Amino acid sequence: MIYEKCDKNSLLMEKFIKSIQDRSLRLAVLGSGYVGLPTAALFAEAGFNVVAVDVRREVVDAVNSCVSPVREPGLQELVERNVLAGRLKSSLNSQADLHKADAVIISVQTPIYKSKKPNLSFLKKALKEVGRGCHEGMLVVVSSTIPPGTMANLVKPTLEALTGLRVESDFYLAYVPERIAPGRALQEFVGNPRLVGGVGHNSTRVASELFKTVCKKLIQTDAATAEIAKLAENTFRDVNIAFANQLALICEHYGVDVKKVIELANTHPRVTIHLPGPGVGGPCLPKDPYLLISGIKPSRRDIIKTARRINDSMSDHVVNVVLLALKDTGKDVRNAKVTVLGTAYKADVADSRLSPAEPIILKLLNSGIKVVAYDPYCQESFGAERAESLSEAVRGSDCIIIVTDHAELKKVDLQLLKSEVKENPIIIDARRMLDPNIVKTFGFKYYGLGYGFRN
Ligand code: SAJ
Repeated sequence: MIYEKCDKNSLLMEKFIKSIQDRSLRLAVLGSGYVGLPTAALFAEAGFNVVAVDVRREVVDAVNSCVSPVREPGLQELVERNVLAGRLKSSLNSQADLHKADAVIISVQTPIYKSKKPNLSFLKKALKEVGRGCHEGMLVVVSSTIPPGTMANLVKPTLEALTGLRVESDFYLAYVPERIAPGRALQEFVGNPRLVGGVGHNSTRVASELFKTVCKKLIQTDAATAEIAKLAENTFRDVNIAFANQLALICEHYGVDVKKVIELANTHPRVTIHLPGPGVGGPCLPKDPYLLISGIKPSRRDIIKTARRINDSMSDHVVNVVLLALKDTGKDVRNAKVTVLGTAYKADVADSRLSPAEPIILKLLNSGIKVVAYDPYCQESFGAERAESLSEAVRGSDCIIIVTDHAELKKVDLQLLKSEVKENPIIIDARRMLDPNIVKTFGFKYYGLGYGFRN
């Protein structure tokens, strides 16, 4: 009897692996956002029949008419090619498509509530849908970022209860976290090592077979370890940036240039300090540290939460510098016009999710200042007036703040800027993009984050 069961299990697994190798496996990707759509398109490119499921009609319609609703280098071409080839289609929450699939990758958002606690409602909804379509021999992969223990305490029991099937013997379940950064999503999906954490050996093996058709390097582990490793990566980055930000404030106090300090410290072979800035934005770093600590009893000795608070407070610091700079140059705050350059959350992307520009603009508006925002890639202006060009943005401005380190802003024509701004203009360089000495020769008063005002 036991032998019979083993035989059945290994036959099921061999059949599944064969369907990956001969590309007959049908894949469904749940969620067509910044990660889900590149995932669906890359598996289609690898030769699979892929259905990208999403609840947003405009997203489904766009994909089916060969248009990528996500702006990401190379993605438009990939979507178009695979839709035209009949390997990729999009479907509106289709239960039938999930039923027909042999493997499902769940790639839905896992945000946090205002209380900073994880909001797993999108994942729970996805699990219900997948559970209804889950059948014997199916592979279910979660690629959304999740709090520690979610696979064991939520995903596995939910799917087993809904299906009456047992993970490992009847179907396979793995956590394969995404590690791609917007702006480099396609190349990082293929090139970055991918963690494959099955809830058991069979699941790890089956998920590895699938992902190795697209990803160059896989690292096998278990689901619980992969969950924490994923969160540790982004939390490490957030804590490191918080350190750089505190260092910037220390340097301002001593009138020393933090850029030089970091450059020198990083010549030590075991030191890599990140860059200070006006805050940490984007869909991941501001939230993942909270996912990591969400199941732990709150403690006052918490480096992770402290780092989050430091990074969140940088927007206050930038606004305080604006107010100080306006006062220093004898400008009246109520009549001042301030230009915010960059509303994207980081360099060279058209993505303004949780951008530090938002709290900076809101606080300036609350102080009664007229704010104009310009971003070469993003339409978002967070309530400020939006300018269509750089020269329009700085026209009649008293103070220019560089919030996003877009390459385009690094090459800014200071002569042109000077010809458009008001008298006694100010530049606040929150990304340390410009050379202070050159900026000053054009007649601007320069304030740099971590540069010090006495320089
Ligand atoms: N930032 C700094 N200083 C730095 C680096 C970044 O202030 O030295 C700021 C950026 O300007 C931005 C924020 O941090 O506002 C986040 O930027 P990021 O470069 O960390 O990139 P993300 O959020 O686009 O992507 C991160 C990546 N994680 C790591 O590099 C460890 C990516 O690989 C993950 O896949 C992604 O999170 C994710 O989806 O989890």
